[in-house]
Amino acid sequence: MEQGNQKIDCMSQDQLKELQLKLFNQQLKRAGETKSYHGKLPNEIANLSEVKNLPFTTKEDLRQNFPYGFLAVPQEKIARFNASSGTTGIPTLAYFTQTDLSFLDKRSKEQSLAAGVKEGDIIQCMMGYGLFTGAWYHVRGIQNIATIIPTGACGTAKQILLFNSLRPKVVFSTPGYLQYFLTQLSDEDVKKMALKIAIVGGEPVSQYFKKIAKEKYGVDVYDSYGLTETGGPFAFDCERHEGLHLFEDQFYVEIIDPDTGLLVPDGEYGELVVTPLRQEAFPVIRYRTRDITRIIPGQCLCGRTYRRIEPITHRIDDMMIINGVNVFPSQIEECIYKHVSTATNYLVHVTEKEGLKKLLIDVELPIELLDNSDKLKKLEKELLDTMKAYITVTPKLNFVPLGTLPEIQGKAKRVTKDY
Ligand code: DLL
Repeated sequence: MEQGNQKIDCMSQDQLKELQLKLFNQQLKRAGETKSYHGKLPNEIANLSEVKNLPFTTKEDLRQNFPYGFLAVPQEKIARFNASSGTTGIPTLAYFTQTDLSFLDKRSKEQSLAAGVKEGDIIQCMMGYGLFTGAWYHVRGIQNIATIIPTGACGTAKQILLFNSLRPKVVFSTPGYLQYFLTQLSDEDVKKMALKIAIVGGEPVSQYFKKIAKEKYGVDVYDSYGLTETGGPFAFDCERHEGLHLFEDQFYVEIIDPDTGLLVPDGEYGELVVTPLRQEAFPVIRYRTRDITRIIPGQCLCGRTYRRIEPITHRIDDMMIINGVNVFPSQIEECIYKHVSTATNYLVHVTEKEGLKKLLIDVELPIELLDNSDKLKKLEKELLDTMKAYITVTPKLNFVPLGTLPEIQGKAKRVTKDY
């Protein structure tokens, strides 16, 4: 392990379990104080194996108890509100005390250090501020030792101007915006840039894009995963990039079968369920994320004992059903980056005719490639073959020049329903 807090990150799993049980019981007490959980939870469990008997909490529960149903402290103790992105109607709100924020800061700092951020590094934070947790979370932990350019969602022209002039070594971004941003840089900008590290989160990032970022742009992409409702990111990439470590001294994670609600054995895919163990203000218990992943068996070679999950590529709610076949937008992205060797941008249109659904995918490409009909035909064939094999659906592809599709802000909207 190159950086981080050895004492906690490398604690034995037995010590961790002991700590988690103590903290879980503390959370049960806190949760019992809230309107929503009052009388519905035991005061204590004797063993972590009893967690599986506790009720789940869902996004719907949070909405129904908006705004203060899950508040476990007096309102004046709330230091900050955040809300989950992408929700329409009643926002899924979360609230944090100063102590909660200090735990967020610890994680955020540790993630940055694990990604190789060093004292004095210049960081351009291109994640949006506002209700989204991303920028607040990633910046606060590291701002005392690094130099922050808090561009937020300021528009790509300004983003590039500051990027070229101030030469950050690190960016914080959603993966979709990072991809878009890279397509907007000139070859000269890329040649001159000081960028080496990107910490990205808020939506899936494909392994192929990570590879392209490294090989073509010299940028090491570190994934960061979490949810607003449970206090922001709680899983992070270390220097080995072999799965995302869970901050297990702050979170209790289970993987369940989304249909039965039962635990699945370690190593099997299922829905991630998380209980934050330190949240004073908003003590949610067994929160169903709707995100599909698995625990990676074995210990990481970095030396951290926190268990790892597979990077999240599937969110149950994003699933498209195309004539009986389940397709996730992230699978389409994987196919694209398998063959397109530069950052790109794409948009999936779902169309319907006489009850039959079809996919039309706009894919942005550099003009040199669009002008070379042989290369373009070859690419089209490769892409279609991969898609047919991987997602068993054959879409129609529409290649367009870089910069044609709408500018991305924050999390990318990759799918539109044209019917
Ligand atoms: O996206 C919190 C966050 C901020 C995470 C910054 C990472 C970095 P929400 O807006 O509440 O919170 O959205 C949570 O986004 O259930 C996942 O479906 C998705 N998501 C978040 N991070 C990742 C990731 C923030 N690294 C929802 N990979 C989650 C895949 C992600 N999906």
